[in-house]
Amino acid sequence: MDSTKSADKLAEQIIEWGEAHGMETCFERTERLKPCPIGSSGACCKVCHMGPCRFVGKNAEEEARGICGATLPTVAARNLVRMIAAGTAAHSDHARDMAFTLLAVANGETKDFQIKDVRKLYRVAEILGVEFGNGRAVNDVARDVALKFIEDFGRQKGEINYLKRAPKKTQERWKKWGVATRGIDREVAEAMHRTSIGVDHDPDHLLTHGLRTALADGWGGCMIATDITDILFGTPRPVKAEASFGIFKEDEVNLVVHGHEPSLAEMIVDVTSEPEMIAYAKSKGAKGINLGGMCCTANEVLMRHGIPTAGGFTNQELGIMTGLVDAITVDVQCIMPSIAELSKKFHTKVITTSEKAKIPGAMHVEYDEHRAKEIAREIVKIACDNFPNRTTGGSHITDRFPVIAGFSHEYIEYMQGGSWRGSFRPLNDAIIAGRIRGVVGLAGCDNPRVQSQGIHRFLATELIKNDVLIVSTGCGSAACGTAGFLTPEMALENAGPGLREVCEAIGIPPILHLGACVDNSRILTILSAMAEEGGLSDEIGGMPGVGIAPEWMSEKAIAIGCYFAASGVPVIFGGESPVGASQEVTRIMTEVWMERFRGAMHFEPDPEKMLALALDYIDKARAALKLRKYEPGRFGTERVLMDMAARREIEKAAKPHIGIY
Ligand code: NFS
Repeated sequence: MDSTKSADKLAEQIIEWGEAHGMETCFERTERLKPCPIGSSGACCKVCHMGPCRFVGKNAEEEARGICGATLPTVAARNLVRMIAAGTAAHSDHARDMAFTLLAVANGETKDFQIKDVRKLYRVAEILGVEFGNGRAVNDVARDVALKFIEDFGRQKGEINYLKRAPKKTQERWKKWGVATRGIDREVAEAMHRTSIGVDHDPDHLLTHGLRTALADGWGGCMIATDITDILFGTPRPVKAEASFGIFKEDEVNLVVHGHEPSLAEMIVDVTSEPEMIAYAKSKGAKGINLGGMCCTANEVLMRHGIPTAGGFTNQELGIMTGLVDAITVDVQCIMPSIAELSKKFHTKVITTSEKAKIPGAMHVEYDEHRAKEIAREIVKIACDNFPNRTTGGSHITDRFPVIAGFSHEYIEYMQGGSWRGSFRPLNDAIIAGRIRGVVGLAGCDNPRVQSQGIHRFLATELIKNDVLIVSTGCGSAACGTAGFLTPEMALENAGPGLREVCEAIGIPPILHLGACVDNSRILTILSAMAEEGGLSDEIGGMPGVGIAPEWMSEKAIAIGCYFAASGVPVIFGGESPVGASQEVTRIMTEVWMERFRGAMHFEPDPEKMLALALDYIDKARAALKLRKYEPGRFGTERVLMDMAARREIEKAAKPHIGIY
């Protein structure tokens, strides 16, 4: 990897422009602020005020103790459990808001939202045991579904509803090891209790509760958020869109939706096509309104409407530095507060919209689902009013890349056989035969601590070259999108011959964009469906699949990694380990979790080693399943570099099948 700050050339161009103009960004701050080596490896305890106790120097042994007597493994485990609790709280609070929006719709309290995907509602109702069909009103079904989900937050005993979506064997492991989630809020609260001064001191016991909390995230908060979003706004199917900074238009009002909760963004999508809004933009001298996305809100509206994305986490300040953003709305999670200060150097208005989150220096227009459209119009008008204030300052970029996104569980099933014969059989068969070596979930944040987006791009290219199908979410998808990787051409030019054959036959890219970070839940249900389909493992554990978050930075990523590990997936995270100070905690999270759940959580900063570890896991899983040994180049024809005409022919051939071009 070269020495640039971002592997995205266009991002790098803006970073350099910013440096030349004295702008401060996360990249510049990363150089100035070195991470604390004690805290970053989990060796600092600050759960009480006798400390903080730092396990450093002579006090860095496993047996060393803090003032209360807590050992290093206890401290490292507590720190990790608190990260899981915070990550779970974040996704799940988002899900809670979605559940209350669904309830408001069902109760007729808001006219602005409708249930767009009744089929998905019924699919969910069936899983939850809610009566549907036979003349039952859709809103009555939706109300019962919303209430069932809301119960999962406050449930004190028993299990959250969606645990039963996992394969039986996976569920049995959860019961056996005491990690079956009781209630979402209960597990988060208990995690905070157990990790406070003087409570749970056994690292394994602490980490077990960490997994129970993480499962509340994956099979609770994340899955609930995904499903309600599909019910209200439609289950994604492939769409064509664009990515990178060139999505901003010189002659139109550029409004960016950034953050995580999709409801307001959906309303903004709706109102930007209203003739009155367009006329309003024109009255301000613009040719129209151009909506773009950032981070996970971008993924939500990209998946469902093909709204272009300017990229992931580390692109947010750079987007503003194009000088072309008239307004940016932010709600919750992964929003750098620095954008408010940075925006003052341009004309950009930063608008906070959540009652939970404000930023000094930003304006606040509070979202309320009961007046959603009215608020969306107000925001669009703010952006339009600001268009005449645009100056020529900024690092204008015109390049952008095509993207195919929108691969939901339902669509992946459909693309393997159509409406009546949809299944996971072809995917399982391709893995069994060795055309596809295995599957990797490439997810998580992009991070200025490393060459931002560089490890995502390296792994994406190398994995598909090795016939590994990638499913991606969150900023991992953004990193691939802004690299131009999310297209069928990527398969033609870079995939191994077996994977290329599969991609060509179905007409898909070798990297399937599954959505926002909460949509990692789609990977859980896909894996469950693959287990049910037969021929591979009969539980999630043991599948030739790995999760990788090479540039993670958020607590949410830790919660996600842990719920995959508890579900049976080996997970590899980049960067230094947040529990690296304790060998015991590291051993529990790899060896012990592997024994109990067939999943593990590794931290590995070296990209080459990450790749080798992932392929090793996949090959070992293949061997354990007695599948044909993967042989590179066994399938497919010799790689022929194609010209545009030949590619168009293939695209044309793919058209009727996939029906998206
Ligand atoms: Ni995920 Fe989405 Fe991105 Fe990381 Fe943040 S936007 S929820 S946490 S930074 S992938």
